Amino acid sequence: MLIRKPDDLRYSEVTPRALFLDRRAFLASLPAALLAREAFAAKLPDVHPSPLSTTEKPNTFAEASSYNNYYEFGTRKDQPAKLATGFKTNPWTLSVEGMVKKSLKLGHDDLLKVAPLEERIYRHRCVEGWSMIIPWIGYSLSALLNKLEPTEKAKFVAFESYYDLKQMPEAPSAHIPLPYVEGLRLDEAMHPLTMLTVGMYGENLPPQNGAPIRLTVPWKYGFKGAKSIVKIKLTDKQPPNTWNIINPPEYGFYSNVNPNVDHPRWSQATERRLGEFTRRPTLMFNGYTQVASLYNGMDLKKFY
Ligand SMILES: Nc1nc2c(c(=O)[nH]1)N[C@H]1C(S)=C(S)[C@@H](COP(=O)(O)O)O[C@H]1N2
Ligand SMILES: [Mo]
Repeated sequence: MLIRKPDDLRYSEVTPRALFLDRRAFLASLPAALLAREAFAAKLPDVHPSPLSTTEKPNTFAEASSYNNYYEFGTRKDQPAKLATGFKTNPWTLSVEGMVKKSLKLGHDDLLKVAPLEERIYRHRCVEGWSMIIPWIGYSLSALLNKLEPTEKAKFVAFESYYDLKQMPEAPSAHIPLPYVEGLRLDEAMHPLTMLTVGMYGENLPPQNGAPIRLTVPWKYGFKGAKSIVKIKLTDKQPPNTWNIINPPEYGFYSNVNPNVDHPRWSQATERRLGEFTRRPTLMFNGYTQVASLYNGMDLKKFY
């Protein structure tokens, strides 16, 4: 068998072998998730390392792409990797609009051209209590917003995910309102850490991680990171966010990672890093203490 561990296998190694061997026999020998990766993945060129990266050891691609929350493709962690494999992300339109001087429509290829691509190795903490270290690829959301010139009235940014029952037949069984929506205060959206993400592990995003473009806000719980975004809208009112709509006492608008503010049903003081056995302490703002000044004077127990 030529195949090593899935996480050691790179797209660039797969292709020449696929050409070399009988293609059907080769494909039949691949596990489904790996096969999907082979069909979907493309290495992103000209990616620069970012000084915003943590030096912690990243989780494996296999972990980050097979343990997912993407309710439109099923509520179990293993479902998105299986059910999102055929998700069509090209063509794509991301509309950026609202209280801006210039609105914009970005097509599939434009998504990679907003700003130079950076690799940012970020901590990723789900409100459920697990965490990972993921090498994302993308650029600061501020690079896009600055092009649009938000007006004086704009105070918040609203995000909307793609939703199409035909492509997401499992979605109704999640019993959540769709499309998935999220929001940030404008100053949070403009913070350099806030990222529009188009790839991970050197390649474009797998569908289950939010292809072709998703939001990544590393000091907030993972649910703020809306996947497969089709609309970004600047507004003067605090936008609704899906988990807050579903259960306001349990999920707020801010959702900053905070070990001192427990979820009503569980503690947030510790987390389990995927691949580790012992739980580790959760850090204030997920360790990104440079954002603390955004919340000066706010009671973070009230604004959870
Ligand atoms: N559209 C959409 N975006 C979503 C979700 C979702 O169900 N639908 N789940 C959120 C949650 S709860 C988490 S923890 C992260 C998971 O991102 P990952 O699968 O890339 O780790 O995506 C977030 N973005
Ligand atoms: Mo989450």
